Amino acid sequence: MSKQTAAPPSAAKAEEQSSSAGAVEAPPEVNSQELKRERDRLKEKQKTRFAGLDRGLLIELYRQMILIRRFEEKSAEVYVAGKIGGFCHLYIGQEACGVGTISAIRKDDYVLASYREHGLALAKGMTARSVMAELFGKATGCSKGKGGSMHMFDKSLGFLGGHAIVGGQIPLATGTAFASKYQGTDQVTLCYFGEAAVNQGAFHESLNMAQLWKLPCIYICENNQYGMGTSQ
Ligand SMILES: Cc1ncc(C[n+]2csc(CCOP(=O)(O)OP(=O)(O)O)c2C)c(N)n1
Repeated sequence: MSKQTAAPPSAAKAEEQSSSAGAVEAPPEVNSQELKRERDRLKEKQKTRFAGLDRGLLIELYRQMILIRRFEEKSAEVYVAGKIGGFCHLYIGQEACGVGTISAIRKDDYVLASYREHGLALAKGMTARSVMAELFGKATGCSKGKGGSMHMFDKSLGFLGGHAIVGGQIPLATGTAFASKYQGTDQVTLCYFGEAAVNQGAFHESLNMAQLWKLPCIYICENNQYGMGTSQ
């Protein structure tokens, strides 16, 4: 049987297509009245959504998000000043995701994360002092200063890393969830990763096993839109 092959895309073809589309269109005019109405409508919607939530809880979640933002801004500042060795991946822009999800679990539940985990460690209850000391490589850091930015860890808080290998935490989180199910505890595991981790085979194997065995693991893909990663 003959095999049909599509012609590969070419620059000439793209050029032809774009010229046939005619001149570039002017951007649509902004209707400020319309925008204001839309903003007011969304604000009202938000108010109704928040109406059922406890004000104290909302303030606490906001406090945690601000703590993470300020912590990361300071981390960036001292990193640029050369006071932090190795890598330093910031959680800026992802605060709501970490704080919101972790606020829904218990203290004895587990969290496993990629190397972009400072904010998640703080949300799980680690003190800013122990996370910052870890960044500085001090013995008072949560991993005794031996792990640095990518290896925050605190067993007592159920924060099981901080993993430098892209996707490395995913099978570990699946295993933690398996252990909880096997031991009959009702703990849940939250597993955070960036979208590049979905290219790892272990991601597919883990999700497959988790679904087949109905493991108590929630896989959370976070999109780091700001490219907030720095390395020396
Ligand atoms: C197995 C493996 N391959 C490559 C790398 C190098 N590496 C470090 S960060 C990164 C990009 C990861 O992107 P993503 O998972 O989307 O997370 P983001 O940094 O965007 O939060 C890569 C490829 C690595 N750490 N591990």
